Amino acid sequence: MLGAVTPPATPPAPLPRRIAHLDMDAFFASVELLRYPQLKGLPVVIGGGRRREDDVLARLREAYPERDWSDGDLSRIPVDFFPRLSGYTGRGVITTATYPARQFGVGSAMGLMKAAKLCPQAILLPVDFDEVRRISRLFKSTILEIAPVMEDRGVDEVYIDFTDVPGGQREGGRVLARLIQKSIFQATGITCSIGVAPNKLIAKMASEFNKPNGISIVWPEDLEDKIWPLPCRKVNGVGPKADEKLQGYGIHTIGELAAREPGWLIEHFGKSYGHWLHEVSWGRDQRPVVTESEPVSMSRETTFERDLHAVRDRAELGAVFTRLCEQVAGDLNAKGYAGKTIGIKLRYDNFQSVTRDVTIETHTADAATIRRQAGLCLKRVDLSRRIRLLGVRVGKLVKPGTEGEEASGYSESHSTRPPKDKATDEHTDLLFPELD
Ligand code: TTP
Ligand code: MG
Ligand code: MG
Repeated sequence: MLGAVTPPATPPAPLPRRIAHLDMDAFFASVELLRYPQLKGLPVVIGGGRRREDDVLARLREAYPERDWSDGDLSRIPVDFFPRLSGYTGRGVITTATYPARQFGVGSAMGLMKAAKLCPQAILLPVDFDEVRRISRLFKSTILEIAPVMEDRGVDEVYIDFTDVPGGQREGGRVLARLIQKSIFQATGITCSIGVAPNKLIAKMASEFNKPNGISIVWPEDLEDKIWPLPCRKVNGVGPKADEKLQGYGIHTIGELAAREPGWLIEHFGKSYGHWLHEVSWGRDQRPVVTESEPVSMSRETTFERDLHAVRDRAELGAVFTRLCEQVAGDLNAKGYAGKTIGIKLRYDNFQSVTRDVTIETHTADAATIRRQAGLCLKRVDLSRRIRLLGVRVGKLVKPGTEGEEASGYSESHSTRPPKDKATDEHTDLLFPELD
Protein backbone atom coordinates (compact mmCIF):
# COMPACT_ATOMS: atom_id res chain seq x y z
CA MET A 1 0.00 0.00 0.00
CA LEU A 2 1.42 3.30 -0.95
CA GLY A 3 -0.08 5.72 1.53
CA ALA A 4 -3.67 6.48 2.22
CA VAL A 5 -6.13 6.83 -0.58
CA THR A 6 -7.72 10.25 -0.59
CA PRO A 7 -11.46 9.83 -0.32
CA PRO A 8 -13.33 11.35 -3.27
CA ALA A 9 -14.15 14.94 -2.45
CA THR A 10 -17.83 15.29 -1.61
CA PRO A 11 -19.20 18.57 -2.89
CA PRO A 12 -20.29 20.83 -0.04
CA ALA A 13 -24.03 20.71 0.57
CA PRO A 14 -25.69 23.65 -1.14
CA LEU A 15 -26.65 26.42 1.22
CA PRO A 16 -30.35 26.94 1.81
CA ARG A 17 -31.83 29.45 -0.59
CA ARG A 18 -32.19 32.91 0.98
CA ILE A 19 -33.91 35.44 -1.24
CA ALA A 20 -34.45 39.09 -0.39
CA HIS A 21 -37.03 41.51 -1.67
CA LEU A 22 -36.10 45.14 -1.20
CA ASP A 23 -38.54 48.01 -1.66
CA MET A 24 -37.83 51.69 -1.14
CA ASP A 25 -40.07 53.46 1.37
CA ALA A 26 -42.62 55.95 0.01
CA PHE A 27 -40.26 56.26 -2.91
CA PHE A 28 -41.39 59.26 -4.98
CA ALA A 29 -42.19 61.18 -1.79
CA SER A 30 -38.86 60.29 -0.19
CA VAL A 31 -37.12 61.63 -3.29
CA GLU A 32 -38.89 64.98 -2.80
CA LEU A 33 -37.90 65.10 0.87
CA LEU A 34 -34.26 64.99 -0.16
CA ARG A 35 -34.83 68.32 -1.87
CA TYR A 36 -37.05 69.71 0.84
CA PRO A 37 -35.76 68.27 4.13
CA GLN A 38 -37.89 70.84 5.96
CA LEU A 39 -40.90 68.63 5.12
CA LYS A 40 -39.61 65.57 6.99
CA GLY A 41 -42.19 64.19 9.38
CA LEU A 42 -45.05 66.06 7.68
CA PRO A 43 -47.83 64.59 5.60
CA VAL A 44 -46.78 64.96 1.98
CA VAL A 45 -48.51 63.49 -1.04
CA ILE A 46 -47.20 63.18 -4.56
CA GLY A 47 -49.59 63.70 -7.42
CA GLY A 48 -51.01 66.24 -9.80
CA GLY A 49 -49.20 68.14 -12.49
CA ARG A 50 -45.80 69.51 -13.26
CA ARG A 51 -43.23 71.07 -10.99
CA ARG A 52 -44.31 74.44 -9.71
CA GLU A 53 -41.12 75.28 -7.90
CA ASP A 54 -40.66 78.35 -9.99
CA ASP A 55 -44.02 79.62 -8.75
CA VAL A 56 -42.93 79.08 -5.19
CA LEU A 57 -39.68 80.88 -5.79
CA ALA A 58 -41.51 83.77 -7.48
CA ARG A 59 -43.83 84.09 -4.49
CA LEU A 60 -40.87 84.00 -2.15
CA ARG A 61 -39.07 86.72 -4.03
CA GLU A 62 -42.19 88.80 -3.71
CA ALA A 63 -42.59 88.11 0.00
CA TYR A 64 -38.92 88.46 0.88
CA PRO A 65 -37.47 90.77 -1.79
CA GLU A 66 -34.42 91.46 0.36
CA ARG A 67 -33.29 87.86 -0.09
CA ASP A 68 -31.77 86.48 -3.22
CA TRP A 69 -33.83 83.30 -3.72
CA SER A 70 -32.21 80.86 -6.08
CA ASP A 71 -32.62 77.21 -6.98
CA GLY A 72 -30.11 76.29 -4.33
CA ASP A 73 -32.39 77.68 -1.64
CA LEU A 74 -35.09 75.05 -1.92
CA SER A 75 -34.35 73.67 1.52
CA ARG A 76 -34.93 77.15 2.98
CA ILE A 77 -38.41 77.61 1.60
CA PRO A 78 -40.67 78.07 4.62
CA VAL A 79 -43.13 75.21 5.07
CA ASP A 80 -46.02 77.67 4.78
CA PHE A 81 -45.13 78.35 1.19
CA PHE A 82 -45.82 74.83 0.00
CA PRO A 83 -49.10 74.07 -1.72
CA ARG A 84 -51.59 72.14 0.43
CA LEU A 85 -54.19 69.59 -0.48
CA SER A 86 -56.94 71.67 1.06
CA GLY A 87 -59.27 73.05 -1.56
CA TYR A 88 -57.87 70.81 -4.26
CA THR A 89 -60.26 70.38 -7.15
CA GLY A 90 -59.52 68.21 -10.11
CA ARG A 91 -59.22 64.64 -11.16
CA GLY A 92 -55.68 63.93 -10.05
CA VAL A 93 -54.79 60.86 -8.02
CA ILE A 94 -52.15 60.24 -5.40
CA THR A 95 -49.05 58.51 -6.68
CA THR A 96 -47.70 57.96 -3.21
CA ALA A 97 -47.79 59.48 0.26
CA THR A 98 -45.33 59.80 3.11
CA TYR A 99 -45.93 57.62 6.16
CA PRO A 100 -47.17 60.59 8.23
CA ALA A 101 -49.76 61.20 5.48
CA ARG A 102 -50.77 57.54 5.47
CA GLN A 103 -51.86 57.89 9.09
CA PHE A 104 -54.74 59.95 7.78
CA GLY A 105 -55.83 57.11 5.54
CA VAL A 106 -54.51 58.57 2.31
CA GLY A 107 -52.41 56.50 -0.08
CA SER A 108 -51.60 55.47 -3.63
CA ALA A 109 -54.38 55.64 -6.22
CA MET A 110 -56.75 57.69 -4.06
CA GLY A 111 -58.27 60.74 -5.71
CA LEU A 112 -56.65 63.97 -4.55
CA MET A 113 -60.04 65.48 -3.77
CA LYS A 114 -60.90 62.60 -1.47
CA ALA A 115 -57.47 62.85 0.13
CA ALA A 116 -57.99 66.60 0.62
CA LYS A 117 -60.98 65.79 2.82
CA LEU A 118 -59.02 63.29 4.92
CA CYS A 119 -55.87 65.36 5.28
CA PRO A 120 -56.32 68.94 4.04
CA GLN A 121 -53.03 70.05 5.58
CA ALA A 122 -50.99 67.58 3.52
CA ILE A 123 -48.45 69.18 1.22
CA LEU A 124 -48.95 68.34 -2.44
CA LEU A 125 -45.92 67.98 -4.66
CA PRO A 126 -45.49 66.74 -8.22
CA VAL A 127 -43.11 63.91 -9.09
CA ASP A 128 -39.65 64.61 -10.44
CA PHE A 129 -38.99 61.68 -12.77
CA ASP A 130 -35.41 62.69 -13.48
CA GLU A 131 -34.54 62.60 -9.84
CA VAL A 132 -36.54 59.40 -9.27
CA ARG A 133 -34.59 57.76 -12.08
CA ARG A 134 -31.27 58.98 -10.71
CA ILE A 135 -32.00 57.66 -7.22
CA SER A 136 -33.37 54.41 -8.65
CA ARG A 137 -30.10 53.79 -10.45
CA LEU A 138 -28.08 54.82 -7.43
CA PHE A 139 -29.73 52.43 -4.99
CA LYS A 140 -29.51 49.54 -7.44
CA SER A 141 -25.83 50.13 -8.16
CA THR A 142 -25.23 50.31 -4.41
CA ILE A 143 -26.79 46.86 -4.02
CA LEU A 144 -24.79 45.43 -6.93
CA GLU A 145 -21.56 46.45 -5.24
CA ILE A 146 -22.50 44.21 -2.33
CA ALA A 147 -24.60 41.44 -3.86
CA PRO A 148 -24.19 40.64 -7.55
CA VAL A 149 -27.33 38.60 -8.19
CA MET A 150 -30.09 41.18 -8.37
CA GLU A 151 -33.35 41.21 -10.32
CA ASP A 152 -34.74 44.61 -11.20
CA ARG A 153 -38.48 44.67 -10.55
CA GLY A 154 -39.24 48.28 -11.35
CA VAL A 155 -38.40 51.73 -10.19
CA ASP A 156 -38.16 51.07 -6.45
CA GLU A 157 -37.80 47.35 -5.91
CA VAL A 158 -35.53 44.40 -6.56
CA TYR A 159 -35.00 40.80 -5.61
CA ILE A 160 -31.54 39.84 -4.40
CA ASP A 161 -30.19 36.33 -4.08
CA PHE A 162 -28.50 36.27 -0.66
CA THR A 163 -27.69 32.56 -0.74
CA ASP A 164 -24.01 32.73 -1.59
CA VAL A 165 -23.21 36.29 -0.60
CA PRO A 166 -21.03 36.81 2.50
CA GLY A 167 -23.35 37.48 5.42
CA GLY A 168 -26.32 36.32 3.37
CA GLN A 169 -26.95 33.33 5.64
CA ARG A 170 -26.10 34.98 8.95
CA GLU A 171 -29.20 35.40 11.09
CA GLY A 172 -31.18 34.25 8.08
CA GLY A 173 -29.96 37.19 6.02
CA ARG A 174 -30.46 39.93 8.58
CA VAL A 175 -26.76 40.81 8.70
CA LEU A 176 -26.54 41.37 4.96
CA ALA A 177 -29.91 43.10 4.86
CA ARG A 178 -28.70 45.57 7.50
CA LEU A 179 -25.54 46.27 5.52
CA ILE A 180 -27.50 46.89 2.33
CA GLN A 181 -30.03 49.10 4.10
CA LYS A 182 -27.27 51.17 5.63
CA SER A 183 -25.33 51.46 2.38
CA ILE A 184 -28.44 52.58 0.48
CA PHE A 185 -29.20 55.17 3.12
CA GLN A 186 -25.65 56.48 2.95
CA ALA A 187 -25.74 56.65 -0.84
CA THR A 188 -29.21 58.10 -1.29
CA GLY A 189 -30.52 59.41 2.04
CA ILE A 190 -33.62 57.22 1.65
CA THR A 191 -34.74 54.26 3.70
CA CYS A 192 -35.92 50.94 2.36
CA SER A 193 -37.47 47.78 3.70
CA ILE A 194 -36.20 44.26 3.13
CA GLY A 195 -37.76 40.85 3.52
CA VAL A 196 -35.54 37.76 3.44
CA ALA A 197 -37.16 34.40 2.92
CA PRO A 198 -36.66 31.03 1.23
CA ASN A 199 -38.05 32.36 -2.07
CA LYS A 200 -39.27 35.39 -4.01
CA LEU A 201 -42.92 34.81 -3.22
CA ILE A 202 -42.45 34.99 0.55
CA ALA A 203 -39.72 37.64 0.37
CA LYS A 204 -42.10 39.96 -1.51
CA MET A 205 -44.67 39.66 1.27
CA ALA A 206 -42.03 39.91 3.98
CA SER A 207 -40.61 43.22 2.77
CA GLU A 208 -43.95 44.79 3.75
CA PHE A 209 -44.04 43.36 7.26
CA ASN A 210 -41.93 46.05 8.90
CA LYS A 211 -42.26 49.03 6.58
CA PRO A 212 -40.81 51.65 6.69
CA ASN A 213 -37.11 51.10 7.31
CA GLY A 214 -37.70 47.52 8.40
CA ILE A 215 -36.15 44.12 7.98
CA SER A 216 -38.13 40.95 8.24
CA ILE A 217 -36.69 37.46 8.25
CA VAL A 218 -38.94 34.54 7.36
CA TRP A 219 -37.99 30.88 7.77
CA PRO A 220 -39.72 27.94 6.12
CA GLU A 221 -41.26 27.01 9.48
CA ASP A 222 -42.86 30.48 9.79
CA LEU A 223 -45.40 29.63 7.10
CA GLU A 224 -48.21 28.89 9.51
CA ASP A 225 -47.64 31.86 11.83
CA LYS A 226 -46.60 34.59 9.42
CA ILE A 227 -48.04 33.74 6.03
CA TRP A 228 -51.23 31.77 6.53
CA PRO A 229 -53.02 34.53 8.48
CA LEU A 230 -52.54 36.99 5.60
CA PRO A 231 -55.34 37.74 3.14
CA CYS A 232 -54.98 35.95 -0.21
CA ARG A 233 -54.62 39.33 -1.89
CA LYS A 234 -51.14 39.63 -0.40
CA VAL A 235 -49.90 36.97 -2.78
CA ASN A 236 -48.27 38.67 -5.74
CA GLY A 237 -50.42 37.16 -8.46
CA VAL A 238 -53.79 37.11 -6.73
CA GLY A 239 -55.54 40.12 -8.20
CA PRO A 240 -58.88 41.68 -7.28
CA LYS A 241 -60.96 39.35 -9.46
CA ALA A 242 -59.34 36.14 -8.24
CA ASP A 243 -59.64 37.42 -4.69
CA GLU A 244 -63.32 38.10 -5.15
CA LYS A 245 -63.86 34.61 -6.46
CA LEU A 246 -61.90 33.11 -3.57
CA GLN A 247 -63.93 35.14 -1.10
CA GLY A 248 -67.06 33.80 -2.74
CA TYR A 249 -65.93 30.32 -1.71
CA GLY A 250 -65.21 31.52 1.82
CA ILE A 251 -61.46 31.59 1.29
CA HIS A 252 -60.12 34.77 2.84
CA THR A 253 -56.66 33.91 4.06
CA ILE A 254 -53.70 32.10 2.58
CA GLY A 255 -54.17 29.46 5.29
CA GLU A 256 -57.72 28.84 4.14
CA LEU A 257 -56.37 28.49 0.64
CA ALA A 258 -53.77 25.97 1.82
CA ALA A 259 -56.52 23.94 3.48
CA ARG A 260 -58.29 23.33 0.17
CA GLU A 261 -57.54 20.18 -1.79
CA PRO A 262 -55.44 20.90 -4.88
CA GLY A 263 -58.05 19.03 -6.91
CA TRP A 264 -60.77 21.38 -5.70
CA LEU A 265 -58.69 24.44 -6.60
CA ILE A 266 -57.98 23.03 -10.06
CA GLU A 267 -61.64 22.29 -10.57
CA HIS A 268 -62.65 25.85 -9.73
CA PHE A 269 -59.67 27.86 -10.99
CA GLY A 270 -58.34 25.84 -13.87
CA LYS A 271 -55.41 23.49 -14.11
CA SER A 272 -52.46 25.80 -13.96
CA TYR A 273 -53.85 28.68 -11.86
CA GLY A 274 -55.43 26.20 -9.44
CA HIS A 275 -52.17 24.33 -9.12
CA TRP A 276 -50.28 27.60 -8.72
CA LEU A 277 -52.66 28.73 -5.95
CA HIS A 278 -52.04 25.49 -4.09
CA GLU A 279 -48.28 25.82 -4.41
CA VAL A 280 -48.11 29.44 -3.28
CA SER A 281 -50.40 28.80 -0.32
CA TRP A 282 -47.82 26.27 0.87
CA GLY A 283 -45.08 28.86 0.37
CA ARG A 284 -43.51 27.05 -2.58
CA ASP A 285 -41.79 29.01 -5.30
CA GLN A 286 -38.69 27.94 -7.19
CA ARG A 287 -38.34 30.96 -9.47
CA PRO A 288 -34.73 32.07 -9.75
CA VAL A 289 -33.55 35.63 -9.28
CA VAL A 290 -33.05 36.73 -12.87
CA THR A 291 -30.30 39.23 -13.46
CA GLU A 292 -30.59 41.97 -16.01
CA SER A 293 -30.46 41.38 -19.72
CA GLU A 294 -31.42 43.81 -22.45
CA PRO A 295 -35.16 44.12 -22.90
CA VAL A 296 -36.70 44.13 -26.38
CA SER A 297 -39.78 45.91 -25.21
CA MET A 298 -41.36 47.40 -22.15
CA SER A 299 -45.00 47.28 -21.32
CA ARG A 300 -47.56 48.05 -18.69
CA GLU A 301 -50.98 46.59 -18.48
CA THR A 302 -53.81 46.58 -16.06
CA THR A 303 -56.95 44.57 -15.45
CA PHE A 304 -59.88 46.74 -14.47
CA GLU A 305 -61.85 46.33 -11.28
CA ARG A 306 -64.89 46.08 -13.53
CA ASP A 307 -65.08 45.77 -17.30
CA LEU A 308 -65.12 49.18 -18.97
CA HIS A 309 -66.87 50.40 -22.04
CA ALA A 310 -65.07 52.70 -24.46
CA VAL A 311 -67.99 55.12 -24.74
CA ARG A 312 -69.79 54.91 -21.42
CA ASP A 313 -66.56 54.81 -19.38
CA ARG A 314 -64.62 57.03 -21.69
CA ALA A 315 -63.16 59.30 -19.02
CA GLU A 316 -62.01 56.46 -16.78
CA LEU A 317 -60.59 54.49 -19.63
CA GLY A 318 -58.82 57.58 -20.92
CA ALA A 319 -57.29 58.29 -17.52
CA VAL A 320 -56.04 54.72 -17.11
CA PHE A 321 -54.74 54.72 -20.67
CA THR A 322 -52.79 57.93 -20.09
CA ARG A 323 -51.42 56.55 -16.87
CA LEU A 324 -50.22 53.35 -18.53
CA CYS A 325 -48.45 55.44 -21.17
CA GLU A 326 -46.86 57.53 -18.44
CA GLN A 327 -45.77 54.41 -16.62
CA VAL A 328 -44.20 52.89 -19.73
CA ALA A 329 -42.48 56.22 -20.40
CA GLY A 330 -41.31 56.21 -16.78
CA ASP A 331 -39.93 52.68 -17.17
CA LEU A 332 -38.16 53.60 -20.40
CA ASN A 333 -36.68 56.69 -18.84
CA ALA A 334 -35.67 54.86 -15.70
CA LYS A 335 -33.70 52.36 -17.75
CA GLY A 336 -32.52 54.85 -20.35
CA TYR A 337 -34.33 53.28 -23.32
CA ALA A 338 -36.35 54.73 -26.19
CA GLY A 339 -38.50 52.77 -28.61
CA LYS A 340 -39.94 53.02 -32.08
CA THR A 341 -42.86 50.63 -32.02
CA ILE A 342 -45.82 51.58 -29.92
CA GLY A 343 -48.57 49.10 -29.36
CA ILE A 344 -51.65 48.36 -27.35
CA LYS A 345 -53.27 45.23 -26.05
CA LEU A 346 -56.90 44.82 -25.15
CA ARG A 347 -58.73 41.95 -23.60
CA TYR A 348 -62.48 41.94 -23.98
CA ASP A 349 -65.01 40.72 -21.47
CA ASN A 350 -65.09 37.39 -23.32
CA PHE A 351 -61.31 37.05 -22.78
CA GLN A 352 -60.51 37.48 -26.44
CA SER A 353 -57.38 39.59 -26.87
CA VAL A 354 -56.29 41.92 -29.63
CA THR A 355 -53.11 43.87 -30.22
CA ARG A 356 -52.27 46.70 -32.58
CA ASP A 357 -49.04 48.56 -33.07
CA VAL A 358 -47.42 51.25 -35.11
CA THR A 359 -43.79 52.00 -35.88
CA ILE A 360 -42.83 55.63 -35.90
CA GLU A 361 -39.92 57.51 -37.46
CA THR A 362 -37.82 58.22 -34.42
CA HIS A 363 -37.27 56.53 -31.10
CA THR A 364 -39.19 57.99 -28.23
CA ALA A 365 -39.56 57.70 -24.48
CA ASP A 366 -41.99 60.57 -24.26
CA ALA A 367 -45.28 59.88 -22.51
CA ALA A 368 -47.29 62.27 -24.70
CA THR A 369 -45.94 60.77 -27.93
CA ILE A 370 -46.60 57.25 -26.69
CA ARG A 371 -50.10 58.29 -25.64
CA ARG A 372 -50.83 59.84 -29.03
CA GLN A 373 -49.61 56.83 -31.02
CA ALA A 374 -51.23 54.33 -28.68
CA GLY A 375 -54.44 56.36 -29.03
CA LEU A 376 -54.28 55.95 -32.80
CA CYS A 377 -53.82 52.19 -32.33
CA LEU A 378 -56.89 52.15 -30.13
CA LYS A 379 -58.93 53.60 -32.97
CA ARG A 380 -58.11 50.49 -35.00
CA VAL A 381 -59.85 48.00 -32.73
CA ASP A 382 -63.44 47.14 -32.01
CA LEU A 383 -64.53 49.35 -29.15
CA SER A 384 -68.11 48.21 -28.93
CA ARG A 385 -67.29 45.39 -26.51
CA ARG A 386 -66.54 45.87 -22.85
CA ILE A 387 -62.85 45.78 -22.00
CA ARG A 388 -61.31 44.00 -19.03
CA LEU A 389 -57.65 44.60 -19.68
CA LEU A 390 -55.67 47.33 -21.31
CA GLY A 391 -51.96 47.35 -22.01
CA VAL A 392 -49.42 49.64 -23.66
CA ARG A 393 -46.12 48.44 -25.06
CA VAL A 394 -43.09 50.15 -26.55
CA GLY A 395 -40.75 47.99 -28.60
CA LYS A 396 -37.76 48.21 -30.94
CA LEU A 397 -35.78 49.66 -28.09
CA VAL A 398 -32.46 51.41 -28.22
CA LYS A 399 -30.38 53.03 -25.57
CA PRO A 400 -30.00 56.57 -26.88
CA GLY A 401 -26.38 57.05 -27.70
CA THR A 402 -26.25 53.58 -29.25
CA GLU A 403 -28.82 54.57 -31.88
CA GLY A 404 -29.45 51.93 -34.49
CA GLU A 405 -28.41 49.04 -32.31
CA GLU A 406 -31.58 47.44 -31.20
CA ALA A 407 -31.65 45.67 -27.93
CA SER A 408 -32.17 41.94 -28.15
CA GLY A 409 -33.31 39.76 -25.33
CA TYR A 410 -36.32 39.37 -23.21
CA SER A 411 -39.46 41.36 -23.12
CA GLU A 412 -39.95 43.24 -19.94
CA SER A 413 -43.45 43.42 -18.70
CA HIS A 414 -44.89 44.53 -15.45
CA SER A 415 -47.75 42.17 -15.57
CA THR A 416 -47.00 39.07 -13.67
CA ARG A 417 -46.18 35.51 -13.80
CA PRO A 418 -49.02 33.33 -12.59
CA PRO A 419 -50.40 31.22 -15.39
CA LYS A 420 -53.53 32.64 -16.91
CA ASP A 421 -55.48 29.85 -18.43
CA LYS A 422 -58.78 30.57 -16.81
CA ALA A 423 -61.18 33.25 -15.81
CA THR A 424 -58.77 34.55 -13.26
CA ASP A 425 -57.18 37.89 -13.58
CA GLU A 426 -53.75 39.02 -14.34
CA HIS A 427 -52.29 41.08 -11.67
CA THR A 428 -50.27 44.21 -12.07
CA ASP A 429 -47.66 45.23 -9.62
CA LEU A 430 -49.08 48.69 -9.56
CA LEU A 431 -52.45 49.91 -8.55
CA PHE A 432 -54.49 52.05 -10.83
CA PRO A 433 -56.73 55.00 -10.14
CA GLU A 434 -59.94 54.23 -8.34
CA LEU A 435 -62.66 53.88 -10.88
CA ASP A 436 -65.63 54.81 -8.74
P1 TTP B 1 -44.52 51.37 -4.11
O1 TTP B 1 -43.26 50.67 -3.73
O2 TTP B 1 -45.73 50.53 -4.31
O3 TTP B 1 -44.92 52.44 -3.02
P2 TTP B 1 -44.01 53.45 -2.22
O4 TTP B 1 -42.57 53.20 -2.43
O5 TTP B 1 -44.46 54.84 -2.53
O6 TTP B 1 -44.41 53.16 -0.73
P3 TTP B 1 -44.01 51.88 0.15
O7 TTP B 1 -43.21 52.43 1.28
O8 TTP B 1 -45.30 51.31 0.60
O9 TTP B 1 -43.24 50.96 -0.72
O10 TTP B 1 -44.30 52.19 -5.42
C1 TTP B 1 -43.07 52.83 -5.72
C2 TTP B 1 -43.30 54.13 -6.45
O11 TTP B 1 -44.00 53.87 -7.65
C3 TTP B 1 -44.17 55.09 -5.66
O12 TTP B 1 -43.42 55.92 -4.80
C4 TTP B 1 -44.86 55.86 -6.73
C5 TTP B 1 -44.92 54.92 -7.91
N1 TTP B 1 -46.28 54.40 -8.07
C6 TTP B 1 -47.04 54.80 -9.16
O13 TTP B 1 -46.58 55.56 -9.99
N2 TTP B 1 -48.30 54.32 -9.28
C7 TTP B 1 -48.86 53.48 -8.37
O14 TTP B 1 -50.02 53.08 -8.51
C8 TTP B 1 -48.08 53.07 -7.24
C9 TTP B 1 -48.63 52.14 -6.22
C10 TTP B 1 -46.80 53.55 -7.15
MG1 MG C 1 -41.83 51.32 -2.27
MG1 MG D 1 -42.42 49.11 -4.87
